[in-house]
Amino acid sequence: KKKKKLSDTGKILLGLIFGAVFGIILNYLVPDSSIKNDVVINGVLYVIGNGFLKLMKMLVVPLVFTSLICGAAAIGDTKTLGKVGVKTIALYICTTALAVSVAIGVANLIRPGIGLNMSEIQAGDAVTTTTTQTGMADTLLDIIPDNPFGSLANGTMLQIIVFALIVGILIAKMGERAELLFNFASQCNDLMMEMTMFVMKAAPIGVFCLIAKTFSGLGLDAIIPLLKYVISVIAALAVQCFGVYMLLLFGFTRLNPVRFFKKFLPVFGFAFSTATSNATIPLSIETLEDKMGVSRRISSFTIPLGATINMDGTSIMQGVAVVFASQAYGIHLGLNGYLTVIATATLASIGTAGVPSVGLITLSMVFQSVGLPIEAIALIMGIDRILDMIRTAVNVTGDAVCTTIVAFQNKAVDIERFRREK
Ligand code: DAS
Repeated sequence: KKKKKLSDTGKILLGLIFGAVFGIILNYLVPDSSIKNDVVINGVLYVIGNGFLKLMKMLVVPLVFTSLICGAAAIGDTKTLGKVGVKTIALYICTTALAVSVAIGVANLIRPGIGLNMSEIQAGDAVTTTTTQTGMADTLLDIIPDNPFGSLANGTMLQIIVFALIVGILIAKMGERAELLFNFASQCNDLMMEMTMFVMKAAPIGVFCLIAKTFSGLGLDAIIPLLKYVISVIAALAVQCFGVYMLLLFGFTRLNPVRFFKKFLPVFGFAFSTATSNATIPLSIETLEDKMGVSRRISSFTIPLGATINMDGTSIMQGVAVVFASQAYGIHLGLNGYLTVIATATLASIGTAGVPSVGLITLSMVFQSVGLPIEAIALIMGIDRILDMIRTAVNVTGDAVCTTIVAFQNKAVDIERFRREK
């Protein structure tokens, strides 16, 4: 009888549970000894856990650079874009920036990171806080790269993003003249997606070690902040999904948002179970047409585009994670810091394709942009896969709501069909 293969999600969840149990046993049941501290905790767990984090960091620059070039090239050929495309992109960027702001607001209300003084635990490894408070003017000027190759080498993410956007749009404008470049960039992007999947295969063992090391240091004290982190993300996702989207849909179209969500539920569920926006594209387009009367003329362009450049759920997780980490490490972000996070998370969401766990990889980029230590990701990495499923469902809902609004404004929604119960 063919043994049922445990899904990737199942493996990561097992890594999380066994890691937490192992860490708690280490903390409470195993007496202190050099074997426990030097060999197990700061040896095996530290090396494998941080090794996995470094593998993820390795992906960030090439993944964001190539996927942004491809994302921008998909946007850039303005001839096919026209006013529908410009309106859709504007709406996508606004909903993402709004999402990060909602996330930062909710996280500052619930304050999940307070009480988790990580800087003590990481005393050994100096917490790199390079949050140099520069003025607004310099912050804006600073996103233009003096030397793009230097930005790539140093991983200065905002500069990499700006350069990649320009390259992508110009490649699209150059058409045939840049065909080789476009193919090269898209093959590099495919390679980076493959590498992401490859690295994610090590996630169960990476998560086991990261969570075990955290719990062996913090013990049960870590559980409350982590629970508050999960509650903050879910609360912010709910506000975005059932607050912001409902208001936007009703505000722009007067269509009944409750009926929209009821009809969209199967797509929401599919995105939740797969944690992959890309895989949800066909079902989303079909549901929008069959149940809501949204013409394929619009959705066949705006839904795939949204799966790549519009990830409101992901940016919500990133907004909450930044606040959580800054509270846990006692690093004050300030208004500049939050504006940088909103810009980076919004731009990062343009860059990444809708595949599992990609939001975690770009999270390390958002952390770097405000000088938060990458080690902070270790805290939330274990539970991230569950949150990935929920935030992906919000990602695809955002794409569908914006698509419906743009279609409505272009008289491409069959209102009668939308109003039908089934
Ligand atoms: N799983 C991604 C998606 O498919 C979202 C993420 O990783 O944050 O949209």
